[in-house]
Amino acid sequence: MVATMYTLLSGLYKYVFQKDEYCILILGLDNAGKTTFLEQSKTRFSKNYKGMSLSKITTTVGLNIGTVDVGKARLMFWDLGGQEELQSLWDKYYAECHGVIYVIDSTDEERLSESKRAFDGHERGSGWRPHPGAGQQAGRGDLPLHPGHQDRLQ
Ligand SMILES: Nc1nc2c(ncn2[C@@H]2O[C@H](COP(=O)(O)OP(=O)(O)OP(=O)(O)O)[C@@H](O)[C@H]2O)c(=O)[nH]1
Ligand SMILES: [Mg+2]
Repeated sequence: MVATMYTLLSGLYKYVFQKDEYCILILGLDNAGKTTFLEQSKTRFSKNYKGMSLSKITTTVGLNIGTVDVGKARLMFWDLGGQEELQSLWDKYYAECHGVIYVIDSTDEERLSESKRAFDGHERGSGWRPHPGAGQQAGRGDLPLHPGHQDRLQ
């Protein structure tokens, strides 16, 4: 009887308080805006988070982890460095994640094809297939898009 009560109560506790955890990988070239996107998401969704000044963000060497609670879900963002020599690490994290956000600098016409190559290379290396948890984030939405750019972002 006591054991049954315990099981019921701990089940209820978990149902009410425990969150479903999801790991989301943030990928994209260096300077695309991944860490800025993560900081802005944390500021927007975490009531008590006093965002760091965006101008203080420097290039990521390794990994930034940020946690954001949205409703009953806890999203753990893994923001990886985008420099070429760090891109080989992307695939190692891929197997562990539930979703991927690929960030593109929508104003950097010159690096758009480089970004696509990095994305395609990752796609080949990891057996990655776009699925409902995959999203692309066109960064710098605050700046005007290069003319004729929209099609190439598809
Ligand atoms: N205007 C504008 N600037 C941005 C935006 N996102 C990022 N930046 C600027 O772009 C630069 C690079 O941003 P990061 O967030 O460090 O880029 P990253 O993708 O994390 O780069 P790595 O860590 O090197 O892979 C910074 O100077 C940011 O302030 C945006 O949406 N609008
Ligand atoms: Mg970064």
